[in-house]
Amino acid sequence: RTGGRAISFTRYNNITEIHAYLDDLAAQYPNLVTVLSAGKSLEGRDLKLIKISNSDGRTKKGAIFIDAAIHAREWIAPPVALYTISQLVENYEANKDLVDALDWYVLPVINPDGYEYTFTNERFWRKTRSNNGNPACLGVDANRNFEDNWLVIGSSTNLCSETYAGPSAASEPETQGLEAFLKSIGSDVDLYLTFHSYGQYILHPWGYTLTPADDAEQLTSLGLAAAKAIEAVRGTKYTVGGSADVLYYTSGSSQDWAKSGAGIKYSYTVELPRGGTGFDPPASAILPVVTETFEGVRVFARFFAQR
Ligand code: ING
Ligand code: ZN
Repeated sequence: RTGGRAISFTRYNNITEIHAYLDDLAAQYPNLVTVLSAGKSLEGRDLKLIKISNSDGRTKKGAIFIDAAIHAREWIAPPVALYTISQLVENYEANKDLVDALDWYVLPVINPDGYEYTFTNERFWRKTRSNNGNPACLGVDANRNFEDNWLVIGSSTNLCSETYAGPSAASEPETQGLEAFLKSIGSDVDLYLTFHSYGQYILHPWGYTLTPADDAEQLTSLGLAAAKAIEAVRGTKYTVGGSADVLYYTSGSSQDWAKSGAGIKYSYTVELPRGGTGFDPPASAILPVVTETFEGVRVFARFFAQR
């Protein structure tokens, strides 16, 4: 390949194309990029992620972990993760400060079985694809399945519900994989960002209670700085705050677990803009959304790069 991107931002990429892009980057930029796996999905797909780390001898770097598509139908989320990767790796010179100061872990599709299913069968599938006793209602809401206040509020015991929490906490291999991976690198990670759609929110813990986190003011303040940078691009406005407070109750979310279970102080859920009927922005919306959102990601990253 001679220059240009191997991943498209003018159409939506399936899981095979996304994984191939990560492998391609690892082959092309061996000094900067490693492809890792956080485990396998129920159907045996890799929970493939990329580590971007400039091995320049600097020690004690901070780190950022980003994931997307824990909810299969939220198609605008993986492009945001992929654009971040593409900017950091293929446009390294422009983002050198952020790449050199930090290690980046980006997992573009944490629910690959569900994501593939939205391409092949049912565009608006949300959950995983596990069978928990009723073959007519497959899947668990992986974002209600983490080991933090599991099934306490804002989640369901009904197998057919879109917010079914699963038969037990961390029942899903996707949840187990993300938890184990974050635990293994957790003490080095400064920031956890999980991309969803839709609604234009930058949310932070807690989802399970209205009682603010001890450090809620710090989390809100950094979120507001990111929101401001996004708005500056073309006026897209985000609401920032504790997720139970500004949106609704949830429990067992990856955001809450990243903070309480993996010890990552700065943990956020980003709800990207809606499009189409909500979860299906036209392909022409991808570039505007990913470029504006990257300005927010840069603000988050600069905060940790400069510490
Ligand atoms: N919204 C998120 C959900 O899982 C959320 C909102 C995530 C709230 C994490 C709190 C914590 O319901 C969508 N659209 O998935
Ligand atoms: Zn979601």
